[in-house]
Amino acid sequence: MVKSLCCVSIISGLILSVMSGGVLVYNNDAIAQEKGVAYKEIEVKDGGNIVGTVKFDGDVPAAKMLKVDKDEQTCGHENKLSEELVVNGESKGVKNVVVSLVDIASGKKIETTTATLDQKECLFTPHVLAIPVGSSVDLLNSDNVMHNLHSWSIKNPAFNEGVSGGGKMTKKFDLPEVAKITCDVHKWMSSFVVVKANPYFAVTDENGRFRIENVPAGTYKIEAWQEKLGKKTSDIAVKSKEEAVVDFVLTKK
Ligand SMILES: [Cu+2]
Repeated sequence: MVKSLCCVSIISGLILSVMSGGVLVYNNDAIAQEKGVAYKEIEVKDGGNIVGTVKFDGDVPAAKMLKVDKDEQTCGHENKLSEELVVNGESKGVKNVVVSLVDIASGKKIETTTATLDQKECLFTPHVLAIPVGSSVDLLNSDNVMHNLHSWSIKNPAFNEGVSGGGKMTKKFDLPEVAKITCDVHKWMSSFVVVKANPYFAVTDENGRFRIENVPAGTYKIEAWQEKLGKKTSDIAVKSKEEAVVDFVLTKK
């Protein structure tokens, strides 16, 4: 009985979808947005720039240490500094925050790229890598020990493969998401590949600074994401040929 009810509901759902053009269009839009193709590329003339900083509010936390307990001849005999939250003691700038426009429907061309994520001295470099949809990542092993590449992707195809010393594999990311990448051989190793649906994003430097260029004039939502501090959103008005400033302050959750 339960089974037949379930089938009836699936079939009626299908009929409804076919009957209702609106439902189908909505579905297509949802798929398009998920694939990052809802973004329309246009020629941007006289766009503006967005600049700013991401700062930490509160006492600068002591950097966490990562316990190195394997392959010490390559990975080193000392524990390593964690990059999960890097705050500059003087400027209070937060490094490796991904700042991006989240609701921009059209703008400059998405320049797809082949970025590099290296495993070197048993750490991922860079710790946070941001790329636009359709880009690839060369995942390298610059060490002389076996590493593993474990992607915790939900939208892009997940992978979990060993990579021997000096080895490389290339993976493409077609859907926007934040994908954590770990090495299961060395439990302390982790990084993030952040895949964005449009080209308007940047990763903050060691002083928490960022710059996003050639944005069409308009009002947008801008978001800052940090792996331990979470997300913060702000509104930003961009004027033609001008520089709009937005500063984020993140606090410990
Ligand atoms: Cu490893």
